[in-house]
Amino acid sequence: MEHLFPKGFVWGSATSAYQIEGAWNADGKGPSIWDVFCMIPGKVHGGHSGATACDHYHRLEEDVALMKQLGLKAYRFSISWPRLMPAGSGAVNPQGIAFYNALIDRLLDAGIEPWVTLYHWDLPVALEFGNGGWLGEDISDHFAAYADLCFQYFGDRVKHWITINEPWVVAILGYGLGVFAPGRVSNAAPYLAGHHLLKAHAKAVRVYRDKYQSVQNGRIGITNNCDWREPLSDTPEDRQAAERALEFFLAWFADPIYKGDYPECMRTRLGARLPSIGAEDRALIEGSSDFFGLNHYTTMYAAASGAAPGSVYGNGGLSEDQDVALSVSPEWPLTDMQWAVVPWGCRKLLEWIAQRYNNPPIYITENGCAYPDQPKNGRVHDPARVAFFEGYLREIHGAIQNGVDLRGYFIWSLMDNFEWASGYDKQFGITYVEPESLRRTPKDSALWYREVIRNNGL
Ligand code: PNW
Repeated sequence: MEHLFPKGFVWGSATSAYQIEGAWNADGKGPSIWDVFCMIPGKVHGGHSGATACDHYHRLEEDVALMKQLGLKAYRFSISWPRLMPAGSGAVNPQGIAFYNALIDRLLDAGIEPWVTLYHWDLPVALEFGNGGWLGEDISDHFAAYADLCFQYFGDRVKHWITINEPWVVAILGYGLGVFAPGRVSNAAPYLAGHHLLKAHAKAVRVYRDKYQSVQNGRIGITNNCDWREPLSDTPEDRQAAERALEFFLAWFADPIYKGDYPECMRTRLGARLPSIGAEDRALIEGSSDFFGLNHYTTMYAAASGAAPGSVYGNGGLSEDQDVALSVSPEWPLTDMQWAVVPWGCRKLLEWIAQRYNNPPIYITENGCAYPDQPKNGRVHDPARVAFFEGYLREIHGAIQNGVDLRGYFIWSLMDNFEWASGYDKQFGITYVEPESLRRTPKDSALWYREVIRNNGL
């Protein structure tokens, strides 16, 4: 059966600055919280870091040529805030401006549309230590000033902006569980960080709309991540648990933007730990997205807490806040991240978003899978990855048939890169074929994606 996607549907692939650029202290770049986090023993698998990563900073010409060769039409990347503003505010680094100017120009020369994320987790260290990072009162103003700079320098050529990538990850993994930078552990900080992330997003959007949009004619939004939560059983308790889980995951950030306030169940359950959205914040945040950016990877069952015997996963360690027990079916295949492959969950999530938020234009800004691929005879046989994409694309096509306004899809990731706390051992990107003669340590194996493309004539 043929699956035709709508005319103008955007097909792309995505990366982020810290995961691919390397050159962590080159040409005037300031340090980010990830540069520092990686130096703390025990935080990142194998002691890896993004100090070199895919060395994209030094290889942008070569990389864009490879993208063109692949036939890529849209490329989502992020700008490193500390490369542009080494101390997070004030002085601007001209070499940072030059790098992104060159990248954008080469992409456009190659007929590839740039989609730019302003914040993919690499906060300038100066703002973390001097101002409390995302817990600081003034962080949203600093972010808006940085965004203003990006619109000013790059907005003549960039027509799609994503303010913040996955505020849930920043808040929960960075400020709740402490497994991502800046590594703080708290059951209240995530909700304050989340509040400031929303305000930062909204202030950047306001700057864009007030000063640039009418001239530059671009679109701006935020990207949230969410898994699907399927009720473990048909009981009202489990159905409510699944709904609650989705509200704590996605509606936390999407409700304020599309409805003007946090979900009721979060307000009731969190009490004073959840900041309130007053009239001023509401005016700022409500309506602050031209499109709905979604990163989606997996699905879990949700049950009323305690109702799922053997359920092993809490949600961010803050599961007591939502009182949901999560589990997976033993029948679902797992990727190397131990994330279950459940294509229909993606369709259900898209339909849930369409229904709750009045059918907004949606872009899937990330979807993909990690597998420990092994090259054999110069080629990679990766039927599991092929099956993953077949399954997910079939289901998102189904969602479109069912009326969801999905307008684009970006594969995570263009290249095998630094997978945060998991280091380099999880391979989301194009697998490399490592010629014996060029064998290197696992740490810089990400460089080999280039050889793969060449060796395999892709
Ligand atoms: C996303 N979780 O991260 C990011 O946007 C990418 O930078 C990353 O490489 C990719 O997904 C794969 O991990 C996530 O724990 C990290 O639910 C963690 C979670 C979700 C997304």
